[in-house]
Amino acid sequence: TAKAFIFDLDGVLTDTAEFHFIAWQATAHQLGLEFTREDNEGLKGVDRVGSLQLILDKGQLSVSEEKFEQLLVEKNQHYLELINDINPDNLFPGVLDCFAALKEQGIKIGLASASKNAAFVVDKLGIADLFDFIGDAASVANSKPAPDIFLSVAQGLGLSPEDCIGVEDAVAGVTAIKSAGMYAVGIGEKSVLTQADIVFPTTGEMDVQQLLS
Ligand code: G16
Ligand code: MG
Repeated sequence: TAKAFIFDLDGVLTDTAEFHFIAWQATAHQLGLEFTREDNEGLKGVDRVGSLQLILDKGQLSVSEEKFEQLLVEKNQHYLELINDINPDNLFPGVLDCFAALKEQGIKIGLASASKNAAFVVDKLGIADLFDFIGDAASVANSKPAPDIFLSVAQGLGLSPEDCIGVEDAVAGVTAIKSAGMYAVGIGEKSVLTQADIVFPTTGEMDVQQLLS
């Protein structure tokens, strides 16, 4: 049976996607581009540089390297302002119960987020101390769908990938988990997360006992 659960952050433990949406929309509008909620769906799990590139590609726009960097910095400043007020109420329902159930059974808990702001966010959510290891998106070479972040967290936990269960809401994230050689739990729709070994509609509905048996 598994020795650790490794969680994605946005879309699994909390909904930071809404704040990314507001900030990326402001960036797009500044460039004279449209940016819809549907466009935002395509950025879930994609890292910061990749997200801006997708927005520019869709608008068939290219900017200088300096401008690209400046847009990234501005977007992040805006995002940080937006998430400044998040608190434990922003945790998805059932997350604390799930963590408690895992701890009770001696299962380790890791975080594998693509966000460079992940440590700040889990601190705001009041759950930082519950993790045995928090991955650092800035220190891995390749972002999701590459397995790097999940492998680095397994290593940080002192476990081999086969002993870990990954939990993800994004297609790129599920691919990352499977490429890492882990069992993949999808959060969302079965028809979308086709590579997942099992899918639950929400994190709160995830059946920990079933997954551990
Ligand atoms: C999250 C979001 C992505 C976001 C990425 C990078 O990933 O899903 O939309 O682009 O983080 O965020 P930042 O700009 O804060 O570094 P995850 O892996 O937590 O779902
Ligand atoms: Mg996610």
